[in-house]
Amino acid sequence: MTAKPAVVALLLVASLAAAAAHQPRAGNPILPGWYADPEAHVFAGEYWIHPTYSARYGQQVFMDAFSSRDLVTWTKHERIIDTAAVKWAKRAMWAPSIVEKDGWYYLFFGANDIQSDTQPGGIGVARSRSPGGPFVDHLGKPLIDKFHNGAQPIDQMVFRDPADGQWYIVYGGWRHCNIARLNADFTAIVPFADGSLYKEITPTGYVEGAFMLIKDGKYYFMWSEGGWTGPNYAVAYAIGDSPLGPFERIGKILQQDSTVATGAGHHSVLHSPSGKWYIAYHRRPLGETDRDHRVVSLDELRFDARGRIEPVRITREGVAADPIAR
Ligand code: FUB
Repeated sequence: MTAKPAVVALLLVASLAAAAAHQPRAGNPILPGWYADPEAHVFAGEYWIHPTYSARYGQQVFMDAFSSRDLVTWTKHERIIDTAAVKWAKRAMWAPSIVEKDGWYYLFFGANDIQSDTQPGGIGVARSRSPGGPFVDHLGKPLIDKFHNGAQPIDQMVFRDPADGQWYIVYGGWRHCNIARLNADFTAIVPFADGSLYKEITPTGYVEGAFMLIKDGKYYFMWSEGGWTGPNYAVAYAIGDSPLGPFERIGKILQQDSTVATGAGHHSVLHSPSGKWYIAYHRRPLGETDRDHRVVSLDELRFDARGRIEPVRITREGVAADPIAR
């Protein structure tokens, strides 16, 4: 006697669920220690996360990085960049953004938390032959060292527009966000066709933590809202037809969950070779109130049929193993 198709289907679903339950999961937080502002990538067949070392500003004088083949087991790469090797950077090294170009890895970072144009610091760029460093200062001075359109020069993210190959930097603290064009060797900001260097693209609610995802010809601009030291930090987004917007806020995609963690924000988006989408972000463990006690977590990011981002479910169990084939 043969089993009925409905029974076969049920058995199949049950065995798939059982297999999924036994799959190794990464668990959250995904990295050990206090870290924030993670940027996640796939470089040369490995997952990489570059975060801010989360401590008092005077102790933020280096950055570590982490690599993995499967999102479950991570290897720490210590002090991939250090203020000792960047003569103008003294403290508050923040929010790494890293891109690969022509065999070099370029790491953009904020340093010194400048409060006015008279203070030294801003957004710098360093480069290395490996995402694990060591990174060497590329310019000997900051790339952006002044406030433009009210934007503090921090929290940069660098991306290439596939439409025309142009490299852009989006950045900004103090509730203002700018976009600028980079030259081919990342040594300077170059003007737009109208001669301007910095265009403000600040959407409603923007505070800091700019991030651009380009998917299916659309520009998903995302940012952090609320205060990073408190529980209400969050990520919201807009969708535009060009890197310059206009960007109209659609809504929040990431925020605290009173049963899991608080202060979820300053994120990046990872597209794995398997086709899955993930969001890397930091959050504060329940009961923690120290502003620097932030941990890096990874959860799934989903899009609906219209291409809108679904609200993220932040989890303790984290994502399932997603090995990169060798
Ligand atoms: O980690 C330092 C600062 O905290 C970042 O630059 C902000 O965006 C916030 O996450």
